[in-house]
Amino acid sequence: MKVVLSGDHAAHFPAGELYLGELVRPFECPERWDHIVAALDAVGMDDRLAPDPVDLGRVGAVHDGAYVEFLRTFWAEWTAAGHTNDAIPTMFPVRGLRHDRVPDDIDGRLGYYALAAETSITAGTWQAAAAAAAIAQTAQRLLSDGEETAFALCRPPGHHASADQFGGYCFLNNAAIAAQGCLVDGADRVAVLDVDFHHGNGTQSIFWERSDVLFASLHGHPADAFPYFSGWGDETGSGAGEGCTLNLPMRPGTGFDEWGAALDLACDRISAFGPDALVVSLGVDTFEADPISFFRLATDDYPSVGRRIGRLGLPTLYVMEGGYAVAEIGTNTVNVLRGHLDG
Ligand code: SP5
Ligand code: ZN
Repeated sequence: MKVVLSGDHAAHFPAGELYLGELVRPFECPERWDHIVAALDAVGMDDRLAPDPVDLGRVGAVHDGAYVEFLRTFWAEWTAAGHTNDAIPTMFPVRGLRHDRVPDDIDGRLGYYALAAETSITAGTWQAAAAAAAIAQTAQRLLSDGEETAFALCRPPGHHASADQFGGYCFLNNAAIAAQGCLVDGADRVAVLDVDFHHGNGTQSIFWERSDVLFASLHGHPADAFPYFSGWGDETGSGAGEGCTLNLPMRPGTGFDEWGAALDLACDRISAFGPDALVVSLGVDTFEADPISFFRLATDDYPSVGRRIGRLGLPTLYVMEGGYAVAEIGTNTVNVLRGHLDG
């Protein structure tokens, strides 16, 4: 399996994450990437390549142009306004307020384009986010050119980012960019399987009305877990996309028996959809020792996850999402990939 990766990820590491009333060291930290690379090394997965430059035209197929421009120019505008600290959004267009006017003030625009306050923006955020999107695009082209599998080692992750909102540690939706790329490069239908602990609200919203993309997600129930305001089982898509979204929320303490049965259900639905390619939003924050999540998967469960996905027999692109038990993130991630390859 080819692995696409870039050292540019390290440019994104804000000073703090707003967490339970204080600023803490961000859970989404650069060492996550180091541990994944070390685990790939340990099993000899050394077929690696750097991404081609990001294709912003294709990013624009899933993201709002003004939003991408906001991300690209944010740090220059923020510092030009005299700010030296990382940026944290604090005011949002919530219920009862207007969504149809974008503020001029950079702090106002920060809130307009945010979905949560835990995701800070720092000097290198755009460099890293653009590189992650480029990684997804390069890995997608490998798949479209005939590779059976590829691993896009993206950081920052992407599945919470909608067409015009960042948050949940995500800025550009790497998996959605890849899925859309598959369609542009010849696929008739693509499935996105999101196994990150959190609901992929961004990916869901991007493809909500689309009949050519099936979005299936296993995640912590929104009654209990971030992002709280999407991911219920009755969200099934709308318009042409009615029935092309499948949400399987699960409650605190869910272990591999129940989670694996949900994975079987999602895989059955993917088979029935008949896609030409599969994009997996691969988060391993389902792990029992994850510091911000509440499922109970064990390291030894992850090979079966990859085996089950591999049995679909589809060209498959794994896109890295979350996972915050840093010491185990590499082994857990590579266990999925190896499970897929070993069948
Ligand atoms: C890509 C990804 O995994 N993003 C996750 C973003 C989660 N950010 C908010 C975390 C808030 C956790 N709250 C835990 C409360 C414990 N009682
Ligand atoms: Zn997650």
